[in-house]
Amino acid sequence: MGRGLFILFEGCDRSGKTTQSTRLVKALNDAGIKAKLLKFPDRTTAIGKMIDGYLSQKTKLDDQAIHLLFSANRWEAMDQVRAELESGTTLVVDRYAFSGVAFSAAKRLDIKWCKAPDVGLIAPDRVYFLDIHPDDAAKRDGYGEEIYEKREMQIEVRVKFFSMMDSTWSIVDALKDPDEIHRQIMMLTKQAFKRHKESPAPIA
Ligand code: DGP
Ligand code: NA
Ligand code: NA
Repeated sequence: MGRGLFILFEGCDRSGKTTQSTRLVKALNDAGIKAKLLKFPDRTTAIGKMIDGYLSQKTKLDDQAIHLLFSANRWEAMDQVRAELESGTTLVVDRYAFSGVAFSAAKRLDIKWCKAPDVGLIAPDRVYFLDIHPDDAAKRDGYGEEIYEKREMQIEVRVKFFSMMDSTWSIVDALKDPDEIHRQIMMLTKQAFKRHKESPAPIA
């Protein structure tokens, strides 16, 4: 049995990543494929609790300090990520280092500085970008509760995401019907498995 795939969902806030990543894991499990959902930030760890305090606006942290905490929150999961992938479990991940760069660079932090702490993290095989215009996201339930859910910020974050895309990314229209989005994601995922079977790539 080969390694699992690392499938990443990225997008602006309220783009439906959590819904779609959860559905993908369930569909893979139903098809007999070992798959697990991971979410960053993982708010359950000691570092994650500091991040949660910041996001929910209970505590203040400077932009550089919170940037490094988000990165540390990914690093502290790397042993688990590697072990799962090696054991053949596919990981479906809700946000990762691209969010790390997009959100901090949107605050005008130097992009090279933003990328540095995440260098060496295990790279995703495929990235699904759930694309929604921030004005549409703002109409969704719960929008505006957390620190970054503001129009100017989200517009800038979206621009930063677009600047980082390469051939491993697929853009998915997040305004479409959720069932249709799920079908598109299943198709992309089947292609990813097929491609990996034909030319297996090591964990990178
Ligand atoms: P979520 O739990 O996926 O809704 O993410 C919470 C918020 O944190 C959301 O506005 C996106 C932002 N975020 C996620 N990862 C990072 C990161 O690594 N750095 C920064 N600055 N923000 C992040
Ligand atoms: Na959010
Ligand atoms: Na997250």
